Amino acid sequence: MDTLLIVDAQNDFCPGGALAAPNGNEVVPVINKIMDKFDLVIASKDWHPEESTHFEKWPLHCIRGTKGAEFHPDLRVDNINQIFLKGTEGEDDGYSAFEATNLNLEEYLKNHKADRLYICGLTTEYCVKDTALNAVEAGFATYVIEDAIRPVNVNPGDGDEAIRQMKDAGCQIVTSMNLN
Ligand code: VGL
Ligand code: ZN
Repeated sequence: MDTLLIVDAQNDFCPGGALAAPNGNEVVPVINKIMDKFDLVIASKDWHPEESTHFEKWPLHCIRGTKGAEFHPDLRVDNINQIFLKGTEGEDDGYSAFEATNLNLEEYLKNHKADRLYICGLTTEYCVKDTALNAVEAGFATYVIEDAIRPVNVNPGDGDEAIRQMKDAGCQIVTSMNLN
């Protein structure tokens, strides 16, 4: 059972957004192209209240209900089966999709007999990384689709370092071209 988890493919993480990953929009056509290969497609959204300790570290972004929190307009949403909302509380960074508050991601995946979890989206060194590390801890065979993620790179090299950490933790780093 192959599941695709699209992490935070939202306007604010794309060029023109409040916390943009350079070229973050480039993940969208890749994700659109591979979606049909999966048995189950789900997505997370960064979904913050207006006031949060999260904004002591970051510019205001992905405020629930705003344009910035919407999916990138070109993302295919027709076959997204469930959306997981995270970072929803005032003292909650909610980087990992496993911290979603509307529904428990780990239970959902286990109920759907998901054993292989493929992760893509934004951003490499925060929400993608934390989600991937939690996925390994929860016992899923975890794959990160390298050409379908982009880093913010607050410091140059942060994205590459995150990929190393995911690999070291037991994630398999794959490319969209090599999916069956
Ligand atoms: C994210 C920084 C702050 C992400 C979310 O989605 O990677 N990064 N909030
Ligand atoms: Zn955030």
